[in-house]
Amino acid sequence: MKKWLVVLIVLSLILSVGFQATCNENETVTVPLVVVYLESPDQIAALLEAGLDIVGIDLVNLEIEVVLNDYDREYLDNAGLKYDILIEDLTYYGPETTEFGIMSMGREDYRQWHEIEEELQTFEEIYPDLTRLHILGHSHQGRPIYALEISAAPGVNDGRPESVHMALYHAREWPTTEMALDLAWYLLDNYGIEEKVTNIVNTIRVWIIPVVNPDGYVHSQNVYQMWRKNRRHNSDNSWGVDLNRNHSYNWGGVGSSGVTTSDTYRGPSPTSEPELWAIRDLFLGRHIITTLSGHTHGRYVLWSWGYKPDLIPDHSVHADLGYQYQAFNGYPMNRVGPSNTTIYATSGASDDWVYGVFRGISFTFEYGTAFIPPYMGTITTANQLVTEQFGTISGNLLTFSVLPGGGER
Ligand code: 0X9
Ligand code: ZN
Repeated sequence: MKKWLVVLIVLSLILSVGFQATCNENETVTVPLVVVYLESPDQIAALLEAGLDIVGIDLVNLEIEVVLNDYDREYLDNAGLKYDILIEDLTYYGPETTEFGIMSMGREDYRQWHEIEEELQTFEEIYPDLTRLHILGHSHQGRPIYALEISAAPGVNDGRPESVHMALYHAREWPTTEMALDLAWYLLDNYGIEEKVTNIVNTIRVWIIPVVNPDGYVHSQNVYQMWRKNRRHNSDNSWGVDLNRNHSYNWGGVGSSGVTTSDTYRGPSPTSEPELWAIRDLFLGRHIITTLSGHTHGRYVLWSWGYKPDLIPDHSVHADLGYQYQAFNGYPMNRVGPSNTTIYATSGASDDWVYGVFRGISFTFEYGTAFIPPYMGTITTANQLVTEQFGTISGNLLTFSVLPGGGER
């Protein structure tokens, strides 16, 4: 081979590798939030069916807010629907100095996946008598679905009431993991110090699942920040199932999409996703009475039903707790209630499954006013997390209060 040809090939190889690396590292996909103008309320059902990435619905003004991914842009343009940009770019660009000097556990930025794994290992080292770290299953790409058990009697199945705190069903909802892990530290660090916490840990078995969707989290942190679903490689070569549409209870109904590229794609069958096998197996083997699933955003307190507008038989228990949480966090009064009528219809969400199958008290909290707000830390000494974007630890403790030993309401 001619020398110049070899040089050319080597050079082009170096350039292409360099180019790929630069592309991946510097990839910033800007995704806007838009307001879509509707003409009649009937259009909402069609848009939910189409699986648009809807964030909120304003029935009075007939407007919906949509995260404008490629799929949504194409759909709206084809349907001839008019929209305006509300936020040009939903990307989070790193930590900012906030008025809250003390960062969460001394942190200044969101936890990376490897940091979460490392941190989870430390719980048993620091609190061997109060914790067990479990691996409930694995994601599509083989990452563990961790559950941290917190109890004065860890590692046994003795029938005491149990409560589960789940986070990060949706890849881009980073604050939910912060809340879950800070809640774990809060319970442990204050055991034997604060009476309420001591009672909770003594009488209730708490399960903290900080990342239900680890593949999505890694993808959101490294490749495409506004990613929502998991990382199933769909049969048509598209990616992802919305884990909050894949639970089996009334799977496949309104508010979930059969279109694989949609952000609310429900998956090929009920509980098709390994991430949810992990959750299911925990619930099947245990005595779980209350559940909290953390999401961002909107400052909503939601419970069942999602799949139909009817009230659940245990509406009042949920409303009682829900309004206390709303008041505690200063959320708007009209953002508390059954999902279907308070935010929008959803089928296959975690709360409907927990309530429908197990009759567990089950909440979906939508923290804050952005998917990934500027990082704000905790003021742990005052038992207060920053309320505006991350919710509050004290507020989340309320979900234990319906259980014996769970504290004053
Ligand atoms: O669409 C969702 O899954 C939740 N909103 S988010 O922006 N975090 O994706 C809302 C779910 C509401 N429905 C139920 N809780 N059932
Ligand atoms: Zn969510």
